[in-house]
Amino acid sequence: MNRLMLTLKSHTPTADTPLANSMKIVFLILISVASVNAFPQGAPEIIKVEPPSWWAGHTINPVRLLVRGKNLGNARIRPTTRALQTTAVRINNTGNYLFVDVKVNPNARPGLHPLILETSAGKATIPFRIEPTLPLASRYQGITTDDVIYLIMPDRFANGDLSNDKPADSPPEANDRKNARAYHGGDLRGIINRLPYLKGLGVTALWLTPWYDNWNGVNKCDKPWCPNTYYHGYHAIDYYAVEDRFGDMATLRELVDRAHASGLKVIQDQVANHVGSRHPWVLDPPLDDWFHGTLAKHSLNKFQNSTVLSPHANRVEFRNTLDGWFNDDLPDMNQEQPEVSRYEIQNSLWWVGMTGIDGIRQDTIQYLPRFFIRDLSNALHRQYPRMWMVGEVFERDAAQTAFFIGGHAGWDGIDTQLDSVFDFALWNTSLRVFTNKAPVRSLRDQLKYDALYPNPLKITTLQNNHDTDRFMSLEGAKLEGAMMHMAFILSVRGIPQFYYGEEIAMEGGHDPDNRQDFPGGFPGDARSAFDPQGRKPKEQQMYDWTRAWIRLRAQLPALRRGQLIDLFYDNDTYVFARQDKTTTVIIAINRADKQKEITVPAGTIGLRDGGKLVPLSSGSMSAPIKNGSATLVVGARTVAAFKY
Ligand SMILES: [Ca+2]
Ligand SMILES: [Ca+2]
Ligand SMILES: [Ca+2]
Repeated sequence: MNRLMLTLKSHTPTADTPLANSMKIVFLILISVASVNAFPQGAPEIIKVEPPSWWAGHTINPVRLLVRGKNLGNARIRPTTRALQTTAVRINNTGNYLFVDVKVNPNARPGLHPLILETSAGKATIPFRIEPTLPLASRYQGITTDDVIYLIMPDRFANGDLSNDKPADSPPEANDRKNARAYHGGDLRGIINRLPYLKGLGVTALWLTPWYDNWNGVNKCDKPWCPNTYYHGYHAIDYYAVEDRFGDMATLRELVDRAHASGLKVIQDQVANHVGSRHPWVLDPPLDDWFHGTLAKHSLNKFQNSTVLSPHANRVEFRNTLDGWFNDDLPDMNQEQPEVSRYEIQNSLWWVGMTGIDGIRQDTIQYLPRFFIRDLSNALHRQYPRMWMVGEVFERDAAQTAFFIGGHAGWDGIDTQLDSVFDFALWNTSLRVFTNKAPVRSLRDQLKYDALYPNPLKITTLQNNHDTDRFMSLEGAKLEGAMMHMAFILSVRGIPQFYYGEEIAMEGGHDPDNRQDFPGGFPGDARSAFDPQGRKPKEQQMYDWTRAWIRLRAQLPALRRGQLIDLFYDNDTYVFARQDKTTTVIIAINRADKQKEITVPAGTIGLRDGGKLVPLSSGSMSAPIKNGSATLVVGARTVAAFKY
């Protein structure tokens, strides 16, 4: 008998005694026997195979398939070709799911390699493919400080394919550009069509919010955000399918290939922490502990986030932060169940292998167990040594974000190996400074906490994202402030990231107001901000400024990789150097309403008397260095760059 009961171990310590455990096993066996005897089993059926394909010569071998179907009890599985070996078949106690390890011969040829499943009641075919390995050139490149990341919400950027706007299973109210919580029709083809715009702007990497398939319907609930749709993509119903409204796998691959051909990298938004409540697992989980709780009975995350940082947190609060559902609509995956961890790690690598993407943004990463972040990071790096993952630790406390970046072990002994985290602390400080709520020196006062990071160059410095109000809708925001904020993000240490539309100073308050359509991306738009003639003067001013700072960064390695050294800071100004072996760039921020003369200690960073600091932007003068000092003249409410 090859049916093994799934008594898979969990890392979660429990209060179970050995006696209680053995009783539980007896109980499970009784249930299992009862269910098999009570219902005569029909012929087996296969509904879903995850992953549907894998590679020969992969660092994960065997790959473990999760097969969903019906009447899988007592199934035996055999390959149809010599390329595969199958072992370790395990079936869950409903007979609806089966796990099987598939070992891929290193010489296996790409193509169809189905498996045969057989029970006493019949046979079924498990479809399975071996994928050709994508050529390495321009793929899996990782992200570095040489990049500038541009965040796109595909539904709201550009509609390039009208045929996918109204899927057959969507009610009319789900597809409505006038409703901020409905689908607007943007898609992958729209992004492909706008690659020349993005290339012209100068960004080098595109982060797209999730492209997993989400439910096409309209969600109704008694919360203020209902009725709504999942246009943002964070409620996956299928971890192995592309959202049908955005396109298909062929279009996604075309997008990645064409982006790469224009020198743009692609970052996938992955969400290991939760799935959507419409996922088939929710009513019929593969294992009883697949999720933390059930739709009917689960805890809600109280977002006491510091409990995952503090070594003194009590267990109830700590577990609530990790196990609580983000909301009632987002079932929390249980990575402490090794089958869940394994499933998610394979899934993450499958997307990379299928598409050739260069990086991953991992959603709500602080609600994942740290051992899982480490195991996922290690698996990614083993297969794709340059692969890069940035984690969303949405915290304004640098101690919390630094705790999650890799390169150092925390008090728990775990080094997450995570490549990067977003710098929400510096983002928050910069917003406050450039809307006149905090002195400019606060930038320096925040940056001193870079001491907490193993390598501050690896931090991802966000200008804004899809969860935050747009700069121009903040209280006290003016265009000059938006320009200074953008220039600071593009010149300070780290990997800069900004949000679509910020380059034209779009407005938008709280979600979903901050997710308005990019003007010109949709049929019938009155004007197109993708084209200079379609931009308003303020939009053009912001666009030119953003593009100029991206160019400056591209031209000057010191601005991308150089050491950051504070030169001067007070309530109105902050001057810092970015310095490498050959070049010194000086960035001078003046928030005051009048021009300022700022004397900086040039000698302290090795700049010699007789030399001069040459302005890199118009409107400033050269500053000669005398007696170890230089006096920079910086205009009112602007940021100027100088080069030695
Ligand atoms: Ca469309
Ligand atoms: Ca869908
Ligand atoms: Ca969680």
